[in-house]
Amino acid sequence: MADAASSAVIGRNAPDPELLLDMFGKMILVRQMEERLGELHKQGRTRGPIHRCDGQEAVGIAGTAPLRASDTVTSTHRGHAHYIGKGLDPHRVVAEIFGRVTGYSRGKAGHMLIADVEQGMIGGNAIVGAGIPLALGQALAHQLHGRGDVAVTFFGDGAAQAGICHEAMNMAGLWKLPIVFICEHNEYGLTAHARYQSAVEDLVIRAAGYNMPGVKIDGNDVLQVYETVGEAVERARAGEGPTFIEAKTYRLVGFSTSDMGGYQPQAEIDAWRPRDPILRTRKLLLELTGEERIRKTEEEAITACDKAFELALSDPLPDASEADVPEFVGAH
Ligand SMILES: Cc1ncc(C[n+]2csc(CCOP(=O)(O)OP(=O)(O)O)c2C)c(N)n1
Repeated sequence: MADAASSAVIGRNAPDPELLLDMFGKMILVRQMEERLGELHKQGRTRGPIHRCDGQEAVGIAGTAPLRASDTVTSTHRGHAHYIGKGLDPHRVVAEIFGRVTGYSRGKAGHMLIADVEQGMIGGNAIVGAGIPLALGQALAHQLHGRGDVAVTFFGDGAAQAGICHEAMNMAGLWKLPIVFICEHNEYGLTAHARYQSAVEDLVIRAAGYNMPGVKIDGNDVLQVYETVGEAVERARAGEGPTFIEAKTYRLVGFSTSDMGGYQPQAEIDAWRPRDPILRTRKLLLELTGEERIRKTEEEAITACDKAFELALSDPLPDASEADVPEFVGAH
């Protein structure tokens, strides 16, 4: 349990050690899942390349932790941490990736398009930036329903350069919509560094132009992500409108498992490696809960991952007769 020293570390809106352990376990689960997907892609067993989020797990996991199921999330092509954070079942996520009937869309969507309406996961998206206006529409619906639900949209620094991002932020500011814009600034859009894509280094300054608060955070600090998103969600629930959060982070691996690499300088990768959010959360937990609880959480996450793959890979593929039957994502 938290002692006096740890409550100094943990501030308002911050998770208690149990929640921190939970987020730690989920980050490990995502890392494990993606490592295995990477291996299976090498063996030609996945349907296309996999976009891994190694090093970015804190944004997805802690950025969804303050949400309830009725809050909605739109994701990107790099969405595994958002799916797991939003409460999706790892078995059904893996099953979807391998095209099994037990997947969230009976195996017809694949890893970039996973959705589950019941958990408020509106979906990943292969079209860069396209999740942003979807979340805007959700936010308008939430405002009209008046139940205090909030829309959250995750997008990359590349997507932040798309016109639709600016249009959505303007409308959100204008109508004070309950939406949180979370930019995962991982420094690259495909192989191009952000300096070739943006006139400004810190995208957060744009928030002022849309009359919303903008907060720049260390996206590899699980507590900072949790607290900042928690506060933005509270603002949105209270009818105070949108927030733009720029989470500075870094992807430690290539754009996808098909990436030939070579464009991320080794010195840059080496500088970010010690800032890996899993290592940092582990260090923090060591003070709060001790090694034994950490080990148990790590083992549980690995077992959950083993189980997800074991079940998913022995699940059946859809029957050929279903080939031309449309499946609405997350509709069952
Ligand atoms: C509209 C559109 N344009 C281009 C692409 C090709 N594309 C896929 S991902 C990507 C880069 C995205 O960068 P960012 O938004 O920073 O996300 P990250 O991959 O860094 O997570 C591009 C250009 C696409 N899928 N959709």
